[in-house]
Amino acid sequence: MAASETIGEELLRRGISRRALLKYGAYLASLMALPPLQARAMADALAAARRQSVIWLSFQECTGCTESLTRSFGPTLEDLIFNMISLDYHETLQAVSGEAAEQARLAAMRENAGKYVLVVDGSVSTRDGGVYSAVAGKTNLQVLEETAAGAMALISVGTCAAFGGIPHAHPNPTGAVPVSAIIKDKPLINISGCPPIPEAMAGTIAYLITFGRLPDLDQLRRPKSFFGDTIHDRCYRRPFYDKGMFAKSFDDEGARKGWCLYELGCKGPVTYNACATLKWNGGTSFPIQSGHGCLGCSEPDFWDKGSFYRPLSATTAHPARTVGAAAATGIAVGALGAALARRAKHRALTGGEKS
Ligand code: FSX
Repeated sequence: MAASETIGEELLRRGISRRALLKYGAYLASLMALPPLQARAMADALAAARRQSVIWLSFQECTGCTESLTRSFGPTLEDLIFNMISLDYHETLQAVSGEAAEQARLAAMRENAGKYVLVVDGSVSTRDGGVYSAVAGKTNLQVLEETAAGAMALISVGTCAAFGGIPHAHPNPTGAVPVSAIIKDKPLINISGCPPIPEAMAGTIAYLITFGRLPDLDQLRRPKSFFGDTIHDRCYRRPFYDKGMFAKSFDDEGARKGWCLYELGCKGPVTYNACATLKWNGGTSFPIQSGHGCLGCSEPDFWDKGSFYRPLSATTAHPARTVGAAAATGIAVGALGAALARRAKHRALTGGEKS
């Protein structure tokens, strides 16, 4: 693909029709929870965009984030690499190594100064000048500062890059910090999760390339389209929570019947992510569906918040107590919640008129 060619021209040249591009735009828009009218705008913007130079740096991490990305079903990794981006540096995926790899990174920085997107996975070692993690004789800290200087925007992929993650966990021997603690003068998106959901990574990269701007972010700089609800909000076991039906052990009757895992330590009520809706491996399953509570891996300091198997704080109202009281009057909390939600919606629609 010539540098001057748009993605739309490239796709047409390869026999991919406008209709297919529109369908793809509709898919991306639905993935990002954009209004249906945005589908055409997304397709048009994508067609007019040019392949985006992306430099991907890996620091203190387990490579789970890249492993996860390779399992994206939409956009697939192939969609991204062959149609949307020029992945100019990625230690795990690139064919070259050693000096040639370093030269590829420097060339991409030079040729796309001010225009490339910098994706980072892993946290940054800062103790003792950052000597605990280095590539090609340069500390991660040096490479980050050097590469971020010419970037148009940064995406911190994974909880390590977004919040410090496991390397940052007590006692944090390397002085690990998130990317946002080092780079403060560039637009930055966090896509947390250990690892993050592949479609959240690929979809966010696609959005940034298509529209050339950041999507709506929450207070932790995460795209609201993927991090706007808790796992609990969308969990298919939620009706059992609302009825006060909890598994007491991983092999009791409740567990076998798919009851709520709150009492076994599930952190779904305080964890923002799209695991319950997008799921993993093309929508096959997610941890709660396989019988294990959510660990809360997309939240800051998830590793240091105590046992994964201890129920959420005793100061948090235990749903069973609430439900017990409601059940005594014959009203299930779920039904009550639904009624309140219906009433609130009715008021919103009628300008406050009581139903
Ligand atoms: Fe961290 Fe990613 Fe967890 Fe691993 O790159 S978010 S340890 S899945 O690999 O950074």
